[in-house]
Amino acid sequence: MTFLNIDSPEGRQEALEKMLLARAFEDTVQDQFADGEIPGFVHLSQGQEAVAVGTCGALREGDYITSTHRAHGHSIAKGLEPDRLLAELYGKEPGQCRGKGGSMHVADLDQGMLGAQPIVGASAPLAMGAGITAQYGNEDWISLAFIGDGAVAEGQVHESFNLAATWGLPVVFVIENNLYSEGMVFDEQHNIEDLADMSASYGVPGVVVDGQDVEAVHEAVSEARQRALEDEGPTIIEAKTYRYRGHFEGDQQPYRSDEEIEEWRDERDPISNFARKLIEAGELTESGLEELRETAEAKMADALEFARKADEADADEAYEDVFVETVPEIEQHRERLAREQPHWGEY
Ligand SMILES: Cc1ncc(C[n+]2csc(CCOP(=O)(O)OP(=O)(O)O)c2C)c(N)n1
Ligand SMILES: [Mg+2]
Repeated sequence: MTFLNIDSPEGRQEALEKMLLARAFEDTVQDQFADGEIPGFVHLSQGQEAVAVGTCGALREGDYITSTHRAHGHSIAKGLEPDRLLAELYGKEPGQCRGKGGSMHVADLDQGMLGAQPIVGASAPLAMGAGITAQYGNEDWISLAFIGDGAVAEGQVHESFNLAATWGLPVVFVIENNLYSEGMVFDEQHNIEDLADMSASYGVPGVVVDGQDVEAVHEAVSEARQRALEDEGPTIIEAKTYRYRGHFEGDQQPYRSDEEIEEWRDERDPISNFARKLIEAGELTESGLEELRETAEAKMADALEFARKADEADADEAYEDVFVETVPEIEQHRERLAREQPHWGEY
């Protein structure tokens, strides 16, 4: 369950707790990757927590998300547990995907997380396809794609916008504009200021939101979700945000200055600013905040112990869970098409 009633003090506190956990998770990954404990490649999203938590906190049980290569915050916000998520990054058997996926392939169908996507832009058609399922089955859930600003330059993202708009699918697209696509600066890649303006090409609403403000993101996604459920089709939301770490761990970042990073950290941090707001509103105390930080850190200490102690994924089982034989619904659909549209098989 990921829904957060952000209009209540409890919901706001939960939002803060989730953001702190997402931050603590990635700080841990950063440290353990630097120590050589985590194999492969990791992309961190410290600084972007309000987008993840505001978005997933506006979704209800049964809703699906699709994610990108920068998926840890989205996963935590959607309800995945940090211990199994971290074990997945360690390539361990009790990991989220039995240690076979790693950071960029995490999925958890029980939590409505359809998967991180290392192919830039692939989160869009996957969510669009889920939207077809929802519409076809007259379901009462929606799907939501997280998309990077760089991904918006990919053809498949536009095909997804177009089809979702034309067919009125119950999909929400959240563009996380963190100003960079690998080492490419936003205005070297796009000729417009607001990517949400692209929505005009598809005849759907485009919304720009401050991605450092968890309440603003929650509100924008809640409205878009409602539209989607009321058969009004997709919304394209652009959340303006910033990543503190490099594109990947180890990135030397010649494309931006330390001062720029510090400025965002000091002035626009989504966690510090939200905590300060809650303190000023009398909903939280300084010591209460410290306790929440300690709780998040303690959860991560447990998760780290779990991941370290867990068994390695078994190489002999590498090909298990990779392909499905068939999905009954697809077989039924094929049979129905063959009956109702006999010419189908000719193509
Ligand atoms: C189709 C495809 N092209 C290129 C890459 C290499 N690549 C990985 S991440 C990335 C940048 C993505 O930028 P953005 O969408 O803004 O996401 P961010 O990294 O900022 O979260 C690129 C070009 C890829 N993985 N897939
Ligand atoms: Mg980006």
